[in-house]
This record gives sequence, structure tokens and C-alpha cells, in this order.
Amino acid sequence: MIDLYAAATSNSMRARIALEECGLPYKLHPVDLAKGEQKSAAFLALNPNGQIPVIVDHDGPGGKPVTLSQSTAILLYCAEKSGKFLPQDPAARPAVLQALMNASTDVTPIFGAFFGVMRSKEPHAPTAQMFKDRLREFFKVWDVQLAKRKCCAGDELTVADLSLYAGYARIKGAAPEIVEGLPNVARWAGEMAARPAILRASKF
Ligand SMILES: N[C@@H](CCC(=O)N[C@@H](CS)C(=O)NCC(=O)O)C(=O)O
Repeated sequence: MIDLYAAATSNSMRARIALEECGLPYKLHPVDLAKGEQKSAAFLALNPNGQIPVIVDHDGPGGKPVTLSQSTAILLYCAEKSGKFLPQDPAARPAVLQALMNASTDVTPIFGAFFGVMRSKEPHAPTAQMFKDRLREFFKVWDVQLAKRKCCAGDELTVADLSLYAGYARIKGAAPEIVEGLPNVARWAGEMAARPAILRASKF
């Protein structure tokens, strides 16, 4: 059994999607960010950065427990543990890793910065617009890519799709104009949203 510490955020959703899609049994422990539960001594023992998501796998490699933060590390851990969503063929891996990094290190952090600006006491409109424009540019490129293939890194579903969908879902909810008018992204997102594991992961 794996313990998941999470809340309704894109990074948490990435971890939860990973567990659901990989078919790994887990118990959800909701963390109330508004109450600052992520900064409690008990939580800091799991992640000294005081951030969600975190998993504790009580049956890690060699039967030893593993405590892991960073949503993309959790995604890759689940993929490797289950043998799913990461191609075994070394020739297929670079495209998957490239797509994964765009989703996890470009799209999601820029959205986090945009959201942070919007929720600040005095939101700076030009800064918010700059982040929105950057996100839109990434999704315009995804729209071109997804016209040529079914999934982010080819025709097979991989960790890249799972990561991008977690970011996409939050962006679509908070600022839908960023992803509007991109038919291939919309087709891909509709297929992702209909997956039973993603439906389960989306219910916080
Ligand atoms: N790079 C990290 C980012 C984690 C992160 O930013 N977590 C946010 C929620 S999405 C958080 O815990 N914020 C509360 C805080 O920093 O106090 C990941 O991918 O997991």
C-alpha cells in the first residue's frame, strides 16, 4: 500500500493520476494547504520543502519503504514500479522524456507562477499576461504535434500524457482562454478526461 499526501492541485493530480493509471493501490491523505498542514513538523519529516504531493511506498525496492516528493519523480517511480507508460525501447525514450519535461518543467511551473501572480494582493496584469502568452505558445505547439499523432510522444499513451493532462486540467479550469481554439489539444484532452483512472484521480 502507498500513502499519498495531496490536495486539489495540478502537481497532486499528476501524482494521483500516476497511481491510478499504474494500478497501484494507495490511500489518499488530504493536506489542507490553507491551514498550512504542509508546514507541520510531521509533514516536514516527509518533505523538508513542505510541499505536496508526497508518497510513502511501504513496499519499495527490496521491500524497503520509499518516501518521495516531486510529482514527476512520483510519476516516473510509479511507471517504473508498474512497468507501464515508459517505453522499453531506448530509441523511443528520448521523445517521451522530451515531451514529459515540457509538461513538467515548462507548462506546469509557468502555470504555478501565473496562478501565484493572480492570487497575490496586487496582481500585476502585464506579468500575468506574459505567463499566459507563454503557456498559450506551448499549447499551440502541442496542437500541431497532436494533429500528427494520437498522444504526446507518439501513438502510445506515456508518462508525458499523464503529466501534461494534470497541468492542462488545472489551466482549463482556471484560465480556459489559454487553451481555447486548439482542436487537436481538445481532442486529446477529451480522450484523457474520459479515462476511468483519470476520472477517479480528478475527484478530490
Ligand atoms: N515541483 C514540485 C512542486 C510542488 C508544489 O509546488 N506544491 C505546491 C502545491 S501544487 C505546494 O505544496 N504549495 C504549498 C507551499 O508551498 O506551501 C512538484 O512537482 O511536486
